[in-house]
Amino acid sequence: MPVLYHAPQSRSDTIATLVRMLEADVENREVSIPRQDGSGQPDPANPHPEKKVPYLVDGAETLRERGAIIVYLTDAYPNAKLGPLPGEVGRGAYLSWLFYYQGVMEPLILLHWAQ
Ligand SMILES: N[C@@H](CCC(=O)N[C@@H](CS)C(=O)NCC(=O)O)C(=O)O
Repeated sequence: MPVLYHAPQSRSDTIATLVRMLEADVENREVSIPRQDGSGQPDPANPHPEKKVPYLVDGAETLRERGAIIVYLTDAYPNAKLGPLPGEVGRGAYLSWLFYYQGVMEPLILLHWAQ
């Protein structure tokens, strides 16, 4: 069964929510991460190369980055109809918005937040 490495109240909440919405057969393993308030620490049990979350391990496949994990899971559970599949109308927009959010919007939001 795929394993999601997750830390509550972090970016991995997105994927934990998606897993619930898909009713996906994914084991949720909570790990610790360093927090803004100085609490928490990198978790040796987290196989992510940088000890970040989310991280999905599905047999020999390992996935980092929310966008990649979202597409991987929505493709794996087509009956939930949460993401257009290859060949379906809307696939291009779906991929475009996921990449636009992570590649364009989030860096700007973080930059603004850091000022
Ligand atoms: N671009 C990555 C960002 C992952 C990320 O930075 N996650 C944070 C939690 S919100 C983390 O694991 N931080 C711990 C650390 O940087 O050591 C994604 O969207 O999946």
